Amino acid sequence: MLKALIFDVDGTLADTERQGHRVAYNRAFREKGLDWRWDETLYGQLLKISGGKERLRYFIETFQPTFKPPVGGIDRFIGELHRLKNHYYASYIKSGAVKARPGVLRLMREAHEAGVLLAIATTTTPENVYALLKASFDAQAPSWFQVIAAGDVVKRKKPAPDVYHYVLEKLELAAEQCLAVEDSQNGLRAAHAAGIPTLVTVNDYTRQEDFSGALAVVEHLGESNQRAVFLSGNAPLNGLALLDIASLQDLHGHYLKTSHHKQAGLVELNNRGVTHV
Ligand code: XBP
Ligand code: MG
Repeated sequence: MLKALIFDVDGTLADTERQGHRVAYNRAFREKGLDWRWDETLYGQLLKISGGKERLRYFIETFQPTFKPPVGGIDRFIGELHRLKNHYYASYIKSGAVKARPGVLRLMREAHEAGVLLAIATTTTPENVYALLKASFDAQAPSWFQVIAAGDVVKRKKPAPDVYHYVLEKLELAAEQCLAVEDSQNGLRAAHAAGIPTLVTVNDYTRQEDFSGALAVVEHLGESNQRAVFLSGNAPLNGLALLDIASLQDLHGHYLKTSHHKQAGLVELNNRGVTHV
């Protein structure tokens, strides 16, 4: 039975990359006197590296190999640049300019009412998650989540499964009791490596990626006035106008029936304490 929904953040809850993180990076570069500029195409390539600090390091090593960091060294420089980026990103998010993607808030509310737990598993810095949830969802939204696992809470970022393992441990649930919602191949790989069945909602940066093995791939979750568009999917979804908690329970039940994993030894949920990371 489906016990928890685990949401990714960037690209899944909202389109935060193109006009959010990317623009904030460019402002940070300008303020630091760097002539670097990440256009939309380059940023799409850089998104293959998850995590902002990791992405900056990759960019410097690949595109600016002769760059000499200031006194203090490259780690400190990346840390400062990343903090500055997040400062600009937070003011953009707090302005309320970023809208939640279709169906996400609806599904969170339905899950809450149905007693399905909610969690977050993201590579993004925790402050960014809280700012987005409060500004684009609901001032109380952070309290809806049993676990918010973000950024450096684990050492290895997606596509490593670590953040999902962390969430499962905090939820005291087995992977097959959960459903992950992701927007990228890195995210799907992370969830799958932790054994969690996954629904993918694509965006313009991720549409072309390989989502083999996902339970379904949709444009978005759908709203009453905006039909969900299914790009690939399993039988229980045929003909649906939107993905609600009942249809996700069906989809998950279908997965349990058709997959060959063992259900013996599932960890029973015995602690609903709120854990914010
Ligand atoms: C996508 C990412 C993040 C963000 C920026 O995260 O790779 O790095 O682009 O966040 P998600 P930070 O797992 O939510 O899809 O700069 O705070 O790292
Ligand atoms: Mg994402």
